[in-house]
Amino acid sequence: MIEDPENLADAIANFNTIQSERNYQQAQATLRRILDNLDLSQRERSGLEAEITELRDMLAKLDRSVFQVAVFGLVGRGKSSLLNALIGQEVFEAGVLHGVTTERQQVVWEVDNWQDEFDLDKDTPVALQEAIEFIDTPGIDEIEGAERHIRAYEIACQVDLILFIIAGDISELELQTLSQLRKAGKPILLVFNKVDRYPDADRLAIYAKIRDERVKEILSPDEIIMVAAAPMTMHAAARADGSMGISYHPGTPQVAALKWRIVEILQREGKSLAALNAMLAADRIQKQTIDRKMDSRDEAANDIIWQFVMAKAIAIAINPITAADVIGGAAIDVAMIIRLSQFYRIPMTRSGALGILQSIAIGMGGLTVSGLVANLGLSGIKGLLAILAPATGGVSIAPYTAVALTQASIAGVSIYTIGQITKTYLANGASWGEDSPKSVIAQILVTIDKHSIVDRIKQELGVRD
Ligand SMILES: Nc1nc2c(ncn2[C@@H]2O[C@H](COP(=O)(O)OP(=O)(O)O)[C@@H](O)[C@H]2O)c(=O)[nH]1
Ligand SMILES: [Mg+2]
Repeated sequence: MIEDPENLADAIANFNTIQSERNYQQAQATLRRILDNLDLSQRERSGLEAEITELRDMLAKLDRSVFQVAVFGLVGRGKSSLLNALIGQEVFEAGVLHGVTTERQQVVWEVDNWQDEFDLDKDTPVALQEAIEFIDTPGIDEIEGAERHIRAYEIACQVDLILFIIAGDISELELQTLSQLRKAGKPILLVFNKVDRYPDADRLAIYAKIRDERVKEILSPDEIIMVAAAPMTMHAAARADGSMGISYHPGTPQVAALKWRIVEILQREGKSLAALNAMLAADRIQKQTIDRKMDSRDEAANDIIWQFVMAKAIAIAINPITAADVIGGAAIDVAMIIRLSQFYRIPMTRSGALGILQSIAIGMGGLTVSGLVANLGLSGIKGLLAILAPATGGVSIAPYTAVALTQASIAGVSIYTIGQITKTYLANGASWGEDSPKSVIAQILVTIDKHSIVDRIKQELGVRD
């Protein structure tokens, strides 16, 4: 029974803390499990290194219990200055020169006593015991072309809070970047810096314009904050000659509102957010691993197909008449289908492979079933492959006649096509899917580039044009 409303609020607050703590631990456990169970071959691993590292970093981050805040914006908007102002020390290099910050840099915000620093209640929940890490980045406009959005997005995906710094009305490039960053699904604060440079009326007019027109679709009003990270104050001063002039001096940074907002977000959702971020990243990376597995399976299947393309091309190139008429036919095609079916772990018998070949023949609208079968020299498969082995091992078989090359090319393209169709069928779990074999085959046929296949066959045969 809960009667005291204050206790109820406490209970709820406590429950939330416990809940986010649980999410956090769950995220840690999940990440660890994914990393431990990454079942990738060398081939699959290559090209995924960056993602695996990201996952490890993410877990390390959860283990360290750190809340990351990254600043983005065009060069010279005061990103580095702002972080210095928040930390209260000149940790990041800032300056008037274009592009002082050239690399991503990170620094932990050391706060000895959160309660004192933020005037908090002694019993403020544990979330504030976390470390805050600030990440400074180079200006968006300093990175070339398409790279700039990709790089910013990658960092945004890893951090917990994004500060986007502007110093006046927001430009088209800034808007584009901002909506790109929004896709990372992280909380964003739009920080209007250098407000000391505008008279009150101008500053408020710019603020209203940004809020009501520019970012209306992307941000809510309470996500826009005005600061002055490194304000300059004007002083009237007497010159040596006695005349009066104006000199500028660094003033006191005005960043308290932003500091509060950061701490508020951290306090409210720090742990849950970190857990959520980790889960989002894990999910994304797991999808990529699956894609990569499929890709590398596909690559390996293509290698198999090519072995058979060359086997057939060589058989025909050596002796077009015998190979084409007697042992060529569909023997190698059948052997390829059987080999592919083993690779996809849906092993097929010779008659199963023949069935596929028949479907393909019909689907291609060409051969009749009986015509196809009549051409098969099934008994020749073993002997044929034995004959071909030394040839594929690099034995010189040139020169070929023009007729031989043409026939080899035709046969090569045809077996390659059959290989691609079979691969699609097998990768789909030995099924033509929703569509008819005919439409699947038609779709594959348009992707086949005959010229590049013939070029590659010639190249591998050592033929010069
Ligand atoms: N007047 C004024 N100048 C600022 C303010 N914040 C930064 N600056 C100046 O803007 C210039 C660029 O700052 P910096 O932090 O290097 O920008 P970054 O490239 O975004 O990291 C420096 O000369 C800063 O002193 C501010 O609030 N007011
Ligand atoms: Mg900088």
